[in-house]
Amino acid sequence: MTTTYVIGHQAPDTDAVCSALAYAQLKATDDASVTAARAGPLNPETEFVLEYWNVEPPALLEDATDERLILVDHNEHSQTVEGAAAATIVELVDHHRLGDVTSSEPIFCRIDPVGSTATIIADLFADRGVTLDRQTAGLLLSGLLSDTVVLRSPTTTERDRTVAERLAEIADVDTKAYGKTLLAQKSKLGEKSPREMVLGDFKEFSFGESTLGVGQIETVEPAPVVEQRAAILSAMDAIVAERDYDVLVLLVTDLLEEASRAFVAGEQTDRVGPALDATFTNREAFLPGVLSRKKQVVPPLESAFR
Ligand SMILES: [Mn+2]
Repeated sequence: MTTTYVIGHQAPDTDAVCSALAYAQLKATDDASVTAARAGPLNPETEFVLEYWNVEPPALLEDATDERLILVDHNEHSQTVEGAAAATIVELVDHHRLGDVTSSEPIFCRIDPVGSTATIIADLFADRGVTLDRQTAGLLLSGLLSDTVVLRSPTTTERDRTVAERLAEIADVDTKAYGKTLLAQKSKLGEKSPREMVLGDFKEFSFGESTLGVGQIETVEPAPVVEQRAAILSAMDAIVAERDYDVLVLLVTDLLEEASRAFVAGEQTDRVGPALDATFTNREAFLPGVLSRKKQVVPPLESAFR
């Protein structure tokens, strides 16, 4: 039997990993060949979540060449697992902009503009009449709360709130208290080097002729990050040189203040300020009210660079 891997994006976050685990479980109810996978190392928040819910992490898929894939939480090739261009995409469940992934045959494809992929997958369980167990509800709630910054991100919809309530009830947790714990985990930078901080939650985009990298550090305590500003900027310069990016933007998002600082690197950084309606001084700008890379940063960058 050929294995089908349910897999999220590179630099996987909690939504990508938990959505893959939950959707693999839903699919496996009638197709035993489906299993969850991940495209990279787990971040500390996701490690905490898997330990909390006592779930084994999905296996690391290093090369997807000739494999069958169900993509969750992404749909553009710049973010897929290595080898995905030579894989067969058999399904897609996501909440990002429509990207460039294509299929050779008609496939089940579900993209909804909601706060997390976990939200959509929780609804797919309901649609298909499959009961969520406590663990899986806990995983999906974690993905939902992580992506929506505990329902505070501007990406949050009414549907996210309704689904979160339902999941919290099944998982038997208090959303506020559990959300607070998650935010603290998200903020844990531990022994991370500046380079690891930049690449920990990182996405690559191709807009027109330009290739951009946009990283985000979400934290309740930005001071330790900002104090390492010089080292972070030189790590960004090194990444730009290695990967030939036109621009690299790093968002340092203060989850409590609901604002971000943006750092820039690359040859075309002068296009970033006007795009984000911000003034950069010494490669840094303050972005009040900006929490969401997907909704508040990527679309204006795309318009500016396309
Ligand atoms: Mn997501």
